[in-house]
Amino acid sequence: MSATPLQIYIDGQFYPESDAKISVFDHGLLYGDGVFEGIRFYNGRVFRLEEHIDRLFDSAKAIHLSIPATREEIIEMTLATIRKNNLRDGYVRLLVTRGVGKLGLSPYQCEKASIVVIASAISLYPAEKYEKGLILATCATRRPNHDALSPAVKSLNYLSNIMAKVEAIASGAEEGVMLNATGYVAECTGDNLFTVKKGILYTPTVSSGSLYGITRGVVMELIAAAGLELREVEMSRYDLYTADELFLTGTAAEVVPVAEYDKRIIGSGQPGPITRRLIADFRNLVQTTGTSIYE
Ligand code: PXG
Repeated sequence: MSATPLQIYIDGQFYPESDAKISVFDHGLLYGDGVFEGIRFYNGRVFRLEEHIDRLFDSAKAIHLSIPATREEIIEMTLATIRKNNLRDGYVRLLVTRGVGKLGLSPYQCEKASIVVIASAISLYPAEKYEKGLILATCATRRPNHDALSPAVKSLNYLSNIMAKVEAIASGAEEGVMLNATGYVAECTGDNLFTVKKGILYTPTVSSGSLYGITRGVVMELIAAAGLELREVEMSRYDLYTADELFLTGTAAEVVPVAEYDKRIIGSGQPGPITRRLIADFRNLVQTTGTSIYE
């Protein structure tokens, strides 16, 4: 808890964090039945807000969840929550749960979905990680296959990602690489990934089992703007081991270099020139674009 209690938005009202509560009969808790977004704001502007809201609605549609608000209303709730907490830089966790229902799986028992918005400061990877790079390890826990829950849905059920994170930490790594059922690389537990090989960038296709990462999309734009070539392909661990550069993208991590993967040193072991360039371009973009919070 922070020194000044945060004000949390729940279904039309603000509550101090100690009173911000959801029913034990909410299917978000009982079944992980709901969707969420993690959004950043920088320098008084929310980065790619509309893209996050679009993805939230897409996730909700995929799980047959009706969000009881329009896109514009959700945008206003998000901005109002940041304003209420007087923040200029930080992180928004926006969630829509299936709502209060009966014990029993059927979502049709839940009358109305609940909307929660939390805005807070964010704890980041230490600055030295952006200089030295992260250590990654492959996890045994696979990304769910498309014939189970679509891995593109940003749902409230993150257990496979959490199990993978536990494995990564247990093996002394900081992030874990998750494979899909066929053994190709999908993504990390909370980030997408890219490699550079002989000056060309590569990233796994979304159908390999990743999220449509918003930061992934932004980095694709930065790659195009820099006049570089990007290929979306199926990628194996071999492709990562032998890359000249490897980096991760995500709302929390931003663009972060990788120094080591499964005990293989990546490239020179130092962040490479293309990774450095994309980190700089990304930092410039987040500071200078986005939806104004206070004007
Ligand atoms: N893959 C997964 C599985 C994720 O959860 C990403 C990729 C990157 O997507 P974006 O749209 O952020 O570029 C994510 C995002 C958290 C947290 O609190 C997690 C994410 C984002 C922000 C915060 O752990 N995951």
